[in-house]
Amino acid sequence: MTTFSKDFIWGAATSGPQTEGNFHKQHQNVFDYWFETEPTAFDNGVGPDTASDFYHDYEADLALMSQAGIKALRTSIQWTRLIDDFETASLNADGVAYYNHVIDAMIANHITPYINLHHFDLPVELYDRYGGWTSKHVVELFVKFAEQCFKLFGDRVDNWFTFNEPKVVVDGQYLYGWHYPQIVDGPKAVQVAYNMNLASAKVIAKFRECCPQSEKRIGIILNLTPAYPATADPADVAAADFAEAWSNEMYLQPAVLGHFPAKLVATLTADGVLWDATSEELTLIAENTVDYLGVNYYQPLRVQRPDISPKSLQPWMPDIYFKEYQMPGRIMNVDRGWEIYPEAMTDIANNMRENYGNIPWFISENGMGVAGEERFMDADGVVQDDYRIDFMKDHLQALKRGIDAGSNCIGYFVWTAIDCWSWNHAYHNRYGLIRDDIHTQEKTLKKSAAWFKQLSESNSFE
Ligand code: BGP
Repeated sequence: MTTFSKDFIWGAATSGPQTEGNFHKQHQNVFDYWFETEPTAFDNGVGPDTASDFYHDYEADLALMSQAGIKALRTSIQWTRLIDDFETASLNADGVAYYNHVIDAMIANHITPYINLHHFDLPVELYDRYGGWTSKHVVELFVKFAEQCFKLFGDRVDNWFTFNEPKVVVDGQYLYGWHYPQIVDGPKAVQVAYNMNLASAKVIAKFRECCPQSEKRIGIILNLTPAYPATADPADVAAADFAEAWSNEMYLQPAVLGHFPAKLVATLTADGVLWDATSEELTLIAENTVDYLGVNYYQPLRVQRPDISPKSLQPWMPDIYFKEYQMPGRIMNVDRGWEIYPEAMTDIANNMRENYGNIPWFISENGMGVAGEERFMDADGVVQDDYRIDFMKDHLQALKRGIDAGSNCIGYFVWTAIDCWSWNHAYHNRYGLIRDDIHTQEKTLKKSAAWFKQLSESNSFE
């Protein structure tokens, strides 16, 4: 039997752009624009325009989530829905009414809201006008949007986040071209990484002014991918050290400790690609660290020495220091192409305890995306997703080992409640405890939903 404390939070995570659909939305984010201009970039040409229609179905969806034992929901407010004019952060009346209703409905269903302010969804106008997150003006506009959210919803929402996975914005939008605007530019990506850390700290400073009550807290959600070297050879170990600093510490250290990783700063300085920062900004970052941390975990980072000769790549790319590889013989989620390695949960828990002051943290995403789940439906139409239950059990057992060693982990949020639209893969892989028939929008509980309910009611599983 694996048992968690009585106050352990059992939740689910999702995001506005992946669930709501674009009904009554005034502006496009970078994904909306990308889909309009290049639908072939998405699996089966399916975009985010309808998603799982949370815009219309939120009351029924929240009631179903409650039936699945979900006691907290992490979702995001879309900048492009709430705001009419990004420069002044003037409000869109429909957006305000909608998010008010959603938050009230969560509370009515005994689901605690955890609200995130940015889930990859930069307004495309701010990319066109200013270059998106490369611009410090965009940082200021984001603070204005955040202030509106705190003023509108801070009375009912205690739990906030500045960003989901800034690293995916850096990698996807500015470094490797997975996401629009598909820029491939190392020095720009370095500046974006800095600017998002700066934006997070500035939003935290604003939060302290707007929501000073002690029960209110703000954090950031980071996708932590512990970096493991391929061998004990110093070249592989050095590569893994750089990968750890670049992928994880670059966001963890400013968020929790208020400074950037010294070795990474030294390397970027020596390479002539360090970000543009002022001493006032660095002081602000030092003074505005998070109250708690959300950790998304799916897969480890397996690292080898680089196969590009140092400094040969122009302009600069982090790939001159490390190479990711897939370790032969590991268990894979073949549909998503990700290694399944639950043991990293223990390593993350220990890292929080040993190196980050044992900050309160929780798993803000963890889940199993599977294609073609119809094949697992029984005669009553219930998806028998035992593989998802096993995935959660394995990860929770590894997490519990870290908690038993003293790590201050306060909850587990599964990705996700209801099957939702995903960035590049649309509906190919399904992650939900609840199935969504995207043609009829009929939503039905999977076997994992019943398992999760039992877990959240008993705080334990066999
Ligand atoms: C995380 C994102 C989520 C979600 C999840 C699953 O990185 O925060 O939004 O999409 O990954 O990944 P995917 O949808 O790419 O399979």
